[in-house]
Amino acid sequence: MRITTAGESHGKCVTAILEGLPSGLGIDLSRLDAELARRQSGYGRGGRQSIEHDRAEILSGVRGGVTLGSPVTLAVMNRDYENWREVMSPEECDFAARRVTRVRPGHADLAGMLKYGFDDARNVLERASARETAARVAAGTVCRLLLERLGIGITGYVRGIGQARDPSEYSFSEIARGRRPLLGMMDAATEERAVALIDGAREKGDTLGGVLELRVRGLRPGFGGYATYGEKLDARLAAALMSVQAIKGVEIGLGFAAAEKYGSEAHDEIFPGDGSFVRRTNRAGGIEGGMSNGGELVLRAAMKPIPTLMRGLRTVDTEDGKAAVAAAERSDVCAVTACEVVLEAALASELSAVVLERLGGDTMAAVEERYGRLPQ
Ligand code: EPS
Repeated sequence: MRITTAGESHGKCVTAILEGLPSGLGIDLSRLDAELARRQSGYGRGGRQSIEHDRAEILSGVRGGVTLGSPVTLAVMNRDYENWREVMSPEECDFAARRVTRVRPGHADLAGMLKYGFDDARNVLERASARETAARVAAGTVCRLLLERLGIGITGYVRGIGQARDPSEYSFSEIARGRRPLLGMMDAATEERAVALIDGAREKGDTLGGVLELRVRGLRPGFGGYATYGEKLDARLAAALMSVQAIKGVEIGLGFAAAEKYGSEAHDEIFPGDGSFVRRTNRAGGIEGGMSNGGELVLRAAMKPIPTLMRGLRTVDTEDGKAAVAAAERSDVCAVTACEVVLEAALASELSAVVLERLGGDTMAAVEERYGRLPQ
């Protein structure tokens, strides 16, 4: 299965095409819309989210709510396009309007201009924008529906925003039940500190990043592979998370903390169970030797603060080569909550690809039957 997205932030829409989905998967659009709404949520979002009310539209590959096995096209329309038609129209448009040359440090602006030979960062930022993640959330939610049919569930929460960090550990069910709606955090006191930090950052025209944790429950052993590096599950999932805008770090299980431990503290000893194998710890985060080991997957990602700062960082105007203050029209102060939703979707997408590669299957019934025969 392959997924690609397309679309500009202020163009007509963002879209996703999913190729290689089996037939017979029921698509509940309300689930897609619920995830899209969650992506728009979170304290600290910018003005754009009050313009958009994201809804997924299915353009192909589904009949009567069920996949046909043909490519599924999803679209999320950009309401803001109406305000940008003259600047963004694929037909005639005004290239002189809304030019961006005071490139933002940390954004794709400058490297993208150099790469494609542009004299206007608008051509870069429209695609590099995290608006693209609306399409990824729609596609990832379709994949989540597929995984759910196999009994595989995904959840996650915001562990920290700036210096406000939650050191506690939570179970999958605690996260799924207890995530707080304002910021997607688990702990009220940490949330309160995070809100104060976001308010402070907004006042200063600054932005904040954070740390998110993701969990996968119900994935049977043996997905991924140890034989060649390209099939390693940890490598593939890390790449999927890293492919999301603003992600600068990914760790699995103990992650960086494992480097400070002795081997006796870093691994999960195996005990005999009732006809099975039991681990009392999950320091590996559910992946050993590049394969799922049947335990819960535990992944963490670090999101950098968004590079559009209202106060503007020092930069250079590409028009005249002189020192300048970076461009800013509007910005999210903090989008970590939205990012958590996007990462769940990215994880669902990559895991679905991994599962379908191993199990094949033209129909959902075949995929389910094959999954059901795997050791637990
Ligand atoms: C976003 C839409 C964008 C930004 C943000 C994410 O809308 P606009 O550019 O119209 O304000 O709010 O994108 C960025 C942070 C970025 O750097 O491009 C969205 O829908 O998620």
